[in-house]
Amino acid sequence: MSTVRLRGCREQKYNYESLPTTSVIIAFYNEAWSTLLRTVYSVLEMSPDILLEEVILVDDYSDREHLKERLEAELAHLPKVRLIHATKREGLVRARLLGASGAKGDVLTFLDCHCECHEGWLEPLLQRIGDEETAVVCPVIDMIDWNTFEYLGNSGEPQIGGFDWRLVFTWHVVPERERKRMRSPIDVIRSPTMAGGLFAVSKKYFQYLGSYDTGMEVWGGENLEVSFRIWQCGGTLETHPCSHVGHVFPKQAPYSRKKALANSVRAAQVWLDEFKELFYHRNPHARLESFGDVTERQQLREKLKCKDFRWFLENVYPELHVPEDRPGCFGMLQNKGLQGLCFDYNPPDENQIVGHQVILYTCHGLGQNQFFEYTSRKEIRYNTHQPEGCLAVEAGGESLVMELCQDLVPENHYFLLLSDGSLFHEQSKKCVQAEKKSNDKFVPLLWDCTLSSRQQWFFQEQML
Ligand code: LR7
Ligand code: MN
Repeated sequence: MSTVRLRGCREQKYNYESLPTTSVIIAFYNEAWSTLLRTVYSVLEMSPDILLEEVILVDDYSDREHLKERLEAELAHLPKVRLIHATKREGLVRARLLGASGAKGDVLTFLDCHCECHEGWLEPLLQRIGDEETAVVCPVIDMIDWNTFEYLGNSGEPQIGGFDWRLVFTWHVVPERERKRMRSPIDVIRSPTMAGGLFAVSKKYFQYLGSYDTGMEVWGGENLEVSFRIWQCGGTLETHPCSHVGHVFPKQAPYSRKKALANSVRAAQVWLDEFKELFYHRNPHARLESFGDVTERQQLREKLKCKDFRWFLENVYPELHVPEDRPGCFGMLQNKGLQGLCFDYNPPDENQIVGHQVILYTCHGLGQNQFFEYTSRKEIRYNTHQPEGCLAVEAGGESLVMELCQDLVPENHYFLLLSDGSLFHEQSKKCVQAEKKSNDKFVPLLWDCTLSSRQQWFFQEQML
C-alpha cells in the first residue's frame, strides 16, 4: 500500500505541535456494521493522537438493529469516539451539522461512513488549513472494491471535480492551467467542486461561510452548493495529493434519493444567477419541484458579498462549456412526420458517452437523454452530460453517431437547421430523415433531400 502516496508525500515531515486539531464527523444512515467500524478504526489508527480531538458519529435515525445497543457497546471502550442519535431523520446535511455543533477541534473533517483512511491522510489536510484558514481541503478519494472490500488505491493522477448543467457532479483530469500553477506534484490542486463527502475545513471558517443549507433533505446537491459558496465567497477548494482516503461505492444506497433534485434547485436559485436557466432547460421538471424558502441563503450571499456565478465560471471553471440556449434551438428535437418521436441518445455508460448511434424514441419531455442544443457554430450538441457530445456522421456512413465536440467544428459535425425544418448535413449534402429500423425502432438517417414531413424537425423546450 506504500505506493498509494507519492514519494514526496511519504518524505514530508510535520511539526505536530503547530498543526490545528480536528474533530472527525461521520454521519450515517443504516450503514452496514463492517464498513462503519472500518471507518472508525481507520480514523483512530491512522490519525496521530495529538491531532485527533474526537470522532463524532451521527446516527441519522437508522432503524437497523445493529446500530443501536450493539454499536453503543462496541464504541464504549473508545474514549475519543462519541455517538449522537438524531431524534428524527435529518438527511446528511443536518446530520453532519448536528455533529459539527458540539465539535471541539479547530478543524472539522467530514467523512462518509464507509471509508478507510490511509496512512498519513490527516497531516496534509491540517497543515494546509493551518497555513491558510480559508482553504477547504479534500483528500484524494481512492476506490475500495465493492465486492472484495479491497483497498484498490487510485489509478494514476488525482482528478478534480466539475459538474454538468443538470448540476450533476463530474470528475475531470487536472487542466493544464492548474498544472502550471502548482509548484510541485505535492502542491494542492484547485478544484471547482468537491464530491461532497470527504473534506476538512476550519471550524471558524465553516461557520463564517454559513456551514450548510439546512433546507436540503436526505442526499444530493449540497456538494455543489458548498463548492460554489466556497469559491464565490472568497475561499478556495482544493485536493491535497498527499492525503488519501478510500471510499466504497455501493451498487445501491440503503435509502431513496428522490429529494436530490429539489436540493439542486435550491443551489441553482441561490448561486447560479441567470445561468440557472441552463439548468432548468436540461431538467424541465425541476421547475415543478417545491424547494422551500431560500431567502436566508440569498441574504447570506449578500452579507458575505460573494462574487457572481459568471466570475466563478470564468475564473474557477473556464473549461466548462457554457451553452448558448438560443430560443427555439434547444430541448427535444422532434420529427414532424412521425409525430411524438424525438432524438434520443442513451450511452450505456455515463463515463463513456461517445461512439454510439443516435435513435428516435417517444418524446418524454424530461430533458436528460433527449436534450440537444443547436449552436451558432452549427453543431447539434448533446450537452446535458460532460464531456459534451456532438452529432456526427462517420465517413461514408448514413447513420448519426455521437462524437466528442471539438474546439474547431469538424466538417462532419456541421448541420444546418433550415427555416423549412430540414436538417441538412453539409459535408454529405444529405438531409436527416426519420426512418423505421425494425418493428417499433426508429432512427434518424441521412437521405437525399426531399423536404418530406419526415425530413422536418423542430425543437420543443418541454411537453405542452
Ligand atoms: O439521509 C441520509 N443521512 C445520512 O446520514 C443519507 C445519507 N447519510 C450519510 C450516509 O450514511 C453517508 O455516510 O451521508 C453520507 C453520504 O451518503 P452516501 O455515502 O450514500 O453518498 P455517496 O457517497 O453516494 O455520495 C456523494 O455525494 C453525496 C451528495 O449528497 C454526499 O456529498 C456524499 O458525501 C458523497 N460521497 C463522497 O463524496 C465520497 C466519494 C464519492 C466519490 C467519488
Ligand atoms: Mn458514500
